[in-house]
Amino acid sequence: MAEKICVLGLGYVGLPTACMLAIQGHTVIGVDVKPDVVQTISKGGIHIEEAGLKTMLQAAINSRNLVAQTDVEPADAFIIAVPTPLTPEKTADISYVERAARSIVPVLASGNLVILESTVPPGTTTELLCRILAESGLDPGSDFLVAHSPERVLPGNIFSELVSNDRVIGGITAESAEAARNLYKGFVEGEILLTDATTAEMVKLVENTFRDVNIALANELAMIADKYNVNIFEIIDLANRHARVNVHQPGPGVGGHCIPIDPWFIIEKSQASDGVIRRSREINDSRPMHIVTLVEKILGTGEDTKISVWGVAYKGNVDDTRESPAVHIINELKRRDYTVGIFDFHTRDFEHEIDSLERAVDDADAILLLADHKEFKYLDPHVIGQRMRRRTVIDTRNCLDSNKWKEAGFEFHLFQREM
Ligand code: SAJ
Repeated sequence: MAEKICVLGLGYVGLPTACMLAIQGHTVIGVDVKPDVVQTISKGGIHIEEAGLKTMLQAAINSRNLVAQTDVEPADAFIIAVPTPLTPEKTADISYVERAARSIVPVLASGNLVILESTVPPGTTTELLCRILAESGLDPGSDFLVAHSPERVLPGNIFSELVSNDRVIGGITAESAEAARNLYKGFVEGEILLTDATTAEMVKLVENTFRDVNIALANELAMIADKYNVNIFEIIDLANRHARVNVHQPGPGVGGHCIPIDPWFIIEKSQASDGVIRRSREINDSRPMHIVTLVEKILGTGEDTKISVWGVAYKGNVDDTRESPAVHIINELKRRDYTVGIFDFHTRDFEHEIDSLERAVDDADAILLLADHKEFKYLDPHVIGQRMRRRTVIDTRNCLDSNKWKEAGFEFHLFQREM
């Protein structure tokens, strides 16, 4: 049955979800506090890069089922998909969730469903969200329904994952979970798994914590492999041939808005200061400095040395630079007096100027590859080499074909190891 749904927060998760619901035939009010975002979306434009998003948005707007605005209005259901950043004290900043919840209070009506999709520390739905919504005078769980349904989509692949991923829904009551299932089942082809709200919150955090701890293992193994002068990527590839082994990839650090953040949410209220989750965070956070040390070892100190940084997004094939290790690496390289040219195939919006590829490599002493955008693989090392002063590549992602670059006269490093 078509319903009226207010989606609060039109970012990487809220906007694709709003489009999906509109295309399904629901009347969707997309709400964002930023007037410029609302304006762009209303004209069918997008403010973030995501495969297929523009087409989906235009389809949603053409269906006349989606409007974007800055104010919340009465609806049957509300979906909160706002950011939950990390504070400097490494705790969850839930002020956006609070603000979104408060904006629902004046329009909340009996029988409504409120779904929180934002990633939050365990207990947030039943404690904070319900407490704020109860300011309406209505009783959560009996007068209206509340559920947590964590988003689990992979940036760069959001539309296919919105549909195909299994979805965990935690209700504050069984009826709340059921109501949320009815809403999502219009487009979710994966299995919908019902549980309670706090379990659902923790499931989401566990998924990303697993990944962070596994990447920390890969990063620690990379340091060990460097000591033995063996190729860690080959080692992991061979180890992963074992049916029950799945070691992740080492890299320049862990970025994005989830993996470096969620482990902090899960340990926020626990006392374990020496636990594996915290230690993994520390290992992954130390990677950018490790890469800078490596650069210095390979190229010598900063003065008169130009480094061409390739890829500033937090991972390959996206434009997103949130928590990107490239930010720390570039800042530190500049602090150490290196000249830094920056090029990225996807990112336009960055705190340092992004050069053209030519400008970024002109007279450079080395290429430092930080994000494995697929386009890098197709560049011709001969053409690039001609513009450079010294032919060195430091590939932190195992992205480039070392033989091709070596044939073009490049000294090629996978982390410290010279190939
Ligand atoms: N990274 C490595 N080595 C790896 C894998 C990743 O260094 O083996 C780095 C990446 O380069 C990147 C960071 O980790 O800097 C995170 O990238 P990612 O692709 O692992 O994760 P996200 O943040 O793009 O998306 C994750 C996904 N979670 C899981 O795969 C468990 C996604 O499904 C979640 O929806 C998303 O977090 C989220 O919103 O929580």
